[in-house]
Amino acid sequence: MKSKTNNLNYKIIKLRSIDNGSNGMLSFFENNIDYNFEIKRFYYIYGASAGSERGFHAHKKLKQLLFCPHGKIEVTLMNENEKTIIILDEPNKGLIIEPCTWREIKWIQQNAVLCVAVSDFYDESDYIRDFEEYLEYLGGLSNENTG
Ligand code: T46
Repeated sequence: MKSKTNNLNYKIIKLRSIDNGSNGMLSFFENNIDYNFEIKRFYYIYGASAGSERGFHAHKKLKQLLFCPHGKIEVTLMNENEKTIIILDEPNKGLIIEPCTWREIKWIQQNAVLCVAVSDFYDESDYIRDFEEYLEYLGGLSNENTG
């Protein structure tokens, strides 16, 4: 597993893959080996037009593994002082997003598919969907850590 870490709380991983020649590739991942959480939910987004944008939120506690098995998707990650853009365009490229990271997702290619494996059940109270509120939330966390 190759990985890259950054001050923003994310990691790009190369998903383990088996090459079966002309019969195709098989990629896989396993709890607590390829990422440091247990998957409780899996969802996927498809049928989006090129230029569609989703996300625009952060999670308080949820950990996520994203990958794009078909097409091309741009993921922008941000916190209070950093921003980075990650392109998901290979079926074996995984993006782990840790909690408290703002994300915006843009469909570069029509009908690209975004798959997401996550650490918990759906809970709207885990979402922060307003950027100002997100910055306030981060401020509260750093006060907790310094106080
Ligand atoms: C994320 C990005 C990458 C459910 O009822 N159950 C679910 O498991 C999910 C993920 C969503 N929903 C409902 C909540 C909304 O009424 O489906 C609707 C669309 O969800 P949302 O607007 O949050 O979709 P995205 O694409 O902006 O965000 C989703 C995930 O919600 C989010 O966790 O990180 O994909």
